[in-house]
Amino acid sequence: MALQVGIIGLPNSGKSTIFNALTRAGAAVAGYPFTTVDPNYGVTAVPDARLERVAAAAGCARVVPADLRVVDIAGLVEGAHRGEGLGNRFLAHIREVDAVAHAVRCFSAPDVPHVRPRLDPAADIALVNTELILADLEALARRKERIGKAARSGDREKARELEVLLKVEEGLKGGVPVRGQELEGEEREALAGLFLLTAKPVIYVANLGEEQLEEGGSLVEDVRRVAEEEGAEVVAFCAKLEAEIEELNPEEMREFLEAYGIEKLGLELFVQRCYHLLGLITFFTTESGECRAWPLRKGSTAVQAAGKIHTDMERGFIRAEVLGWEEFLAHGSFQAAREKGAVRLEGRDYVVQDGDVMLFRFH
Ligand SMILES: Nc1nc2c(ncn2[C@@H]2O[C@H](COP(=O)(O)OP(=O)(O)O)[C@@H](O)[C@H]2O)c(=O)[nH]1
Ligand SMILES: [Mg+2]
Repeated sequence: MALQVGIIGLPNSGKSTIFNALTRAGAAVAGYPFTTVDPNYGVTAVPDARLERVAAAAGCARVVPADLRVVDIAGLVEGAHRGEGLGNRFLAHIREVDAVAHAVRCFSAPDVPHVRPRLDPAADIALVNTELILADLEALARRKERIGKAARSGDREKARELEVLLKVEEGLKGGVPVRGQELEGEEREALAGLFLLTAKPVIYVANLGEEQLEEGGSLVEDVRRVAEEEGAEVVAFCAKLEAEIEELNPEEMREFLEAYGIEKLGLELFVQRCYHLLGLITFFTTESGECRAWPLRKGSTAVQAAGKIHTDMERGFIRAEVLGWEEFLAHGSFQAAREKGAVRLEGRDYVVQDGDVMLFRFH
């Protein structure tokens, strides 16, 4: 199952606006087959400036970017952990995602209702995180009950697990999400089976109003302060504006960006950050006139990379020819690089590096 990001946040924080802009951005990439599995689940292309350059050097007619799976997770209201609103469905969806993008309302828009009379991003974030923390506390309590007896009657493994549960529980009661707690690798492993919501990596999206773009806005600072405490990332942009930009042709888009003083689309940055948050890196292939970017979990080996392309390639793996993407640009093709003796031959256990251009030899 491909890794995915879930967009959460209070009602009217801009989740669907972000989701729609993203999935359209994916559709806008030429030749990229866009799919919407259901209205809340989409795939977007991951912008990568290296891909176009590698494709041009290799003379590839078709360019296929890596993709990112995104879910628009509605239904968070106060009391969601008790099943209020769409609470249960909401929790089930968030449990399935690998990282969370937390949309925070920083735009005023008097015509769009909000849970409180004045904008208060820190309070909004706390409201959302409290629901997730309460849901995690319930999961911990259930687990404690299940293993409590064994832990007390001499099962050492269970006793150790119980210790971890108590430690994490205390942190959560103090308002610290699991991702922000200091835990050893072994302790995190003990928690893995619980799929705790606040253990997932998070990126906060400060959804700005059109009027704040130039000033930057103090509301973003509020978001940043919260994020810093957790060691989480922040990206700030106006989702509504960027969704509109997606409708423009490239020429109009450039004028538009200049007029607003935007250097890089926030959405692009957002997708790239999500990709990293998921622990993904990219390798490229340039076979059969197609240049393609493949997402791969950081730390994966050459044979695992081959398996992304085809199971036959994984099974019959012999070796991989590898060039860093900049080396590839310098030579233009594997053939030219081979003649210069520049191609690296790597075995199945080679750890793939971000930006590697790879050619697999297999039976
Ligand atoms: N003025 C303004 N309105 C926005 C912005 N982002 C979202 N909205 C509006 O807020 C409303 C709720 O947005 P939506 O994406 O549906 O929020 P969701 O409930 O979190 O999915 C919609 O009417 C959006 O057009 C923004 O940056 N500025
Ligand atoms: Mg929505």
